[in-house]
Amino acid sequence: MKLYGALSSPFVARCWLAVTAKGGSVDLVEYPDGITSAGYRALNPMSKIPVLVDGDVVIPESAVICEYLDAVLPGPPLLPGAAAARARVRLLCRIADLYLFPSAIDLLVAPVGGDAAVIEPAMASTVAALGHLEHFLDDIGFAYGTSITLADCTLHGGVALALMVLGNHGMKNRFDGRPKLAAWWGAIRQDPVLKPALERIKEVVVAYERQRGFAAPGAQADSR
Ligand SMILES: N[C@@H](CCC(=O)N[C@@H](CS)C(=O)NCC(=O)O)C(=O)O
Repeated sequence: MKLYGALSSPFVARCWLAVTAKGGSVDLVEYPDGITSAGYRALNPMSKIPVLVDGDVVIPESAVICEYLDAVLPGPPLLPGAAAARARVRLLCRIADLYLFPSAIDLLVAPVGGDAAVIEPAMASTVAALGHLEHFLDDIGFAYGTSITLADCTLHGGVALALMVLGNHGMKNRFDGRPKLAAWWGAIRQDPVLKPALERIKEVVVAYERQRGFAAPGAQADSR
């Protein structure tokens, strides 16, 4: 299986974490001609990373890729079997996809000290999305239940991005009033299964931030 993309993308990292949690492997590569090329567009007309290619099967969109990986790879299930539990995991992923990622990405592309009419609503939406996660997170180390699920794989990149961009735009105490989120963030980064992959992701993200000229690469998303 080939996963096109780079770990600097939280959407690619999400898939990489799912593969790691399954104990599987994929070939993670950048598309040789770039994601705007005709060849890549034939795989994914949305022209975004990641794309998974498994023989004749071509799948864009990280949420869909993760569910496919969970279904085809051996290893522990990343979606619970019981309907209510499954719904909760999918809900956490959906909050990240619909609310957290879009507003955090708005903040990522907004220059620090730039247009308040753009930054203030994006800050408010990102903070609100963290609040939604706080409401639905479990408080026992994983996002839901007693083992890694797709929610942990999804939320890691979303929360890391949110912490970083909120910090860049001057927000301190990003965990105030969010004890479950703080506990999850502390615990998931120490998970023995995910830790080596998270360290690799961090190296790539820090290199990316350095290249983009961030003042303290890696520091914002790490700090509590
Ligand atoms: N909803 C998509 C989002 C993917 C996405 O936005 N990827 C970014 C990288 S983080 C991308 O490919 N951006 C290139 C572009 O927009 O031109 C998913 O979950 O896979």
